[in-house]
Amino acid sequence: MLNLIINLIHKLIHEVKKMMEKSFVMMKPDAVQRRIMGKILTRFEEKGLQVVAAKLLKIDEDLAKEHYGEHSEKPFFNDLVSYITSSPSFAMVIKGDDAISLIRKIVGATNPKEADLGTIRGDFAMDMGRNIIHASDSPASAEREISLFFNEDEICEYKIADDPWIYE
Ligand code: IDP
Ligand code: MG
Repeated sequence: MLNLIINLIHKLIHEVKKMMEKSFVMMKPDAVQRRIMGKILTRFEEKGLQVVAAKLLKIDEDLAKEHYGEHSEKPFFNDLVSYITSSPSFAMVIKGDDAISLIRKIVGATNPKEADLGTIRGDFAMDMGRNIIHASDSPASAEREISLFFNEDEICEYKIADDPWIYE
């Protein structure tokens, strides 16, 4: 009995320590047009991350300006809005242990020429204005961006079968 309780407590501590996070990730119009969505998605799946929401959508100007609001004063803002509204994007919510910073590492630096090889931008892109993917940079951005693109009922919480083989 005592063993059972100790085991349970261990499991609970582990669950709390796991830091499950959700990030907003979006393949930009160039990724969709270049038909590399599958390759990009595979990187997240193979790492052990879980897709809990996804949709293809053509972002309109208002949504683009709101999403990139922090850059509204930057010289590249108009080009950025044109780029992101030019053709459909593939928006996702991806979940996992420490997912927000982990996904930023998988995505690589903003400038694809400086991004390490082995990252998505480092392997598939050349220019800052064609850097193929977006990922939230903090828990606050993730929360804001997820709610900008998805309703609560579009996010699917489900148990994934290989969980015990991904997390100890
Ligand atoms: P991030 O996407 O790595 O978070 P941010 O600095 O948040 O990078 O910039 C948002 C997006 O704006 C970038 O992904 C890129 O597409 C575009 N961008 C950022 N800086 C420049 C620039 O100097 N020239 C052109 N586009 C830029
Ligand atoms: Mg950013």
